[in-house]
Amino acid sequence: MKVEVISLFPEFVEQVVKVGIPRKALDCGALQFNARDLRNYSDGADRRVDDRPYGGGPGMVMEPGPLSDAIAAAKTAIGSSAKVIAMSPQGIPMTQALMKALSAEPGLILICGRYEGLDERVTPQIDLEVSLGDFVLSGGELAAMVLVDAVARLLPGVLGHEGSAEADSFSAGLLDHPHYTRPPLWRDAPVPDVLLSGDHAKIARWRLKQALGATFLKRPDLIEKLDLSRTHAELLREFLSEHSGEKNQASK
Ligand code: 9D3
Repeated sequence: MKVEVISLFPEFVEQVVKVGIPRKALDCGALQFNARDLRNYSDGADRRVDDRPYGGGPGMVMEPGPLSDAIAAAKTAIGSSAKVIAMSPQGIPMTQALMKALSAEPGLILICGRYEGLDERVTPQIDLEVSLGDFVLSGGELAAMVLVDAVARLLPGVLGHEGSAEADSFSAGLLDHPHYTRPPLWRDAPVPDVLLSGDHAKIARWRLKQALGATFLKRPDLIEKLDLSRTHAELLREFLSEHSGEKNQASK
């Protein structure tokens, strides 16, 4: 996949592909990445790309000219079929389903806003608006970096078998189960016996039960969306009878 990010802070956005899985995606050729400096498309010698809002009010608006030229240049670089995505507080919230859909695209052009927002007249050039969630950021860069991180790890060949477990419909839509490593006894806290038993069917059942329980306690909204199978509902009941008195996060 080819990704272009258009930003006033390209050296900041580049950090996302310097470490971890996004870097590995670059190194193995699954990801091609470029951060494009919007200031290079300013019409003036002053390199300004913003101006005062018509109608008055606080803040500045991103001019349509430089943005439009930067999008055109990005399309020339990675192909005109690339999807143009504006990072925006008005966008649809990011979800794993969206990341999965975007990871199947041949190219993405991510636009990072600063100031109050983009001139409305560039919207015909935008395919999708995406948000990180209902809170206020100072610009779109961190949202674009989050998107690149989440998409890079879904690209074919980037993750080994550690990634395929996620596709497992068995645990889809649930929070993770608890994890333990050595030592088997640490500050009076033992590792649950079942994990040392070597009985892999029993371990899988325990992990699913813990995942269902954790999801019920910490994210009841996710459980409501799920429509649990009989086995899953039974495992959750079992978890709750073993953990009576524990409160969910919301009622703490
Ligand atoms: C006063 C109205 N504000 C809108 C909520 C103005 C405003 C705040 C923050 C306009 C732009 C911004 C900058 N934010 C982003 O560019 C942004 C963002 C965000 O603020 N929250 C969640 N996701 C995103 S993606 C891009």
